[in-house]
Amino acid sequence: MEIMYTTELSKPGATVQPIAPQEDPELLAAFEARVAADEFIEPKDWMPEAYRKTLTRQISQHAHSEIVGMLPEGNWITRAPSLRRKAILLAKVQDEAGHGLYLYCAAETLGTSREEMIEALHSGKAKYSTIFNYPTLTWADIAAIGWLVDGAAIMNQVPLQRTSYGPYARAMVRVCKEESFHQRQGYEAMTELANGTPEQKRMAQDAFNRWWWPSLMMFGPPDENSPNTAQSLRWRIKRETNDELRQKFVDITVPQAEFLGLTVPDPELKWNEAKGGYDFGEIDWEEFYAVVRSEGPVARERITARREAWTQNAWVREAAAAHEAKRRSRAAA
Ligand code: BYC
Repeated sequence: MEIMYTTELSKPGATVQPIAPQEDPELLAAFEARVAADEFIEPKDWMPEAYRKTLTRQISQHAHSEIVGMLPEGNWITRAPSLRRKAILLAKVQDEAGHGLYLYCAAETLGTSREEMIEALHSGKAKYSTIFNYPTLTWADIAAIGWLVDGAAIMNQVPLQRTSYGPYARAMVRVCKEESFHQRQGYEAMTELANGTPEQKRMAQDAFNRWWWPSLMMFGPPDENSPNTAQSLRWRIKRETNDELRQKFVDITVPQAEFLGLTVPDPELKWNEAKGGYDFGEIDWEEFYAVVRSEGPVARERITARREAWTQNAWVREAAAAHEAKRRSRAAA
């Protein structure tokens, strides 16, 4: 079997499977050369089936995460503590719907229909980020989500602005700008709580304790147990590994927590001068895999809410389709 050249330095511990042996070697070589030259691959360009498949998987899971991510925050719109907070939260939740929309559109350009993707989400076949299977118990959780979850999302998505598939990369540009506003508003809300009454400070610390570890899990399994990373780096779908991004997130977030006067819930957290970053405790990977298997605290509730939204709002889709059909028949007349 012919071994294709790589477009990335191999990472220690990563196993690269020889890919796509059934593909035309000349087309594959030309494709890999384009990727290596940092050209964007566009929808009508030739691409290996495995590239199409892994992108469809990642982009559609990313889209599902955006729309499932609307649920825990949407639950707090009526309970936001002031008109200003309500306006911000409404805007944020609407932004997440927009992100889902750009991402479903980007995934559709790879040949899978929106209906198929939604069906995969509702049947439990498709994954979405583990982070959204945790409950939002107090208002401080909304602040913590903005600060930590959107903070982790930016860390993960900024490199995706240079992912090799054009429609995905372009969607990420706007998404990252909006995520940056989301992170800022979360940190600002957290600052207010952390500097508020003793009860508000206690709420802030409690939310931080519950969201810290799940936020680190968002980056995915450790590199040595990440089956997709090696191939995705090689095709420049991913630009950095799960562990690299997780480390950057810890290094940026710990000083932010210190500024707030909050304690990172990790007794093993320690600055490592030699590596120029923090060492941190072992993530509970058993918990991560259980949540990936939809055993998270509110997984059932989330999918039920999505399914109900789909069926109860079918009339909106039907009305939009009928309106479009009328518009077309008028235009044709
Ligand atoms: N949760 O080989 P790996 C947001 C799965 S939206 C669930 O490392 P990959 C926001 C993974 O899919 C945040 N599953 O995979 C929204 C794979 O299973 P399959 C979403 C996870 O793809 C609203 C298996 O584990 N962000 O922030 O190379 C409001 C092995 O993993 C998770 C994105 O989707 C997880 N955390 O790397 C606020 C970003 N981690 O598919 C905020 C785009 C791993 O082979 N996605 N798995 O059956 C990515 O960057 C990559 O897909 C990941 C995983 C880093 C997540």
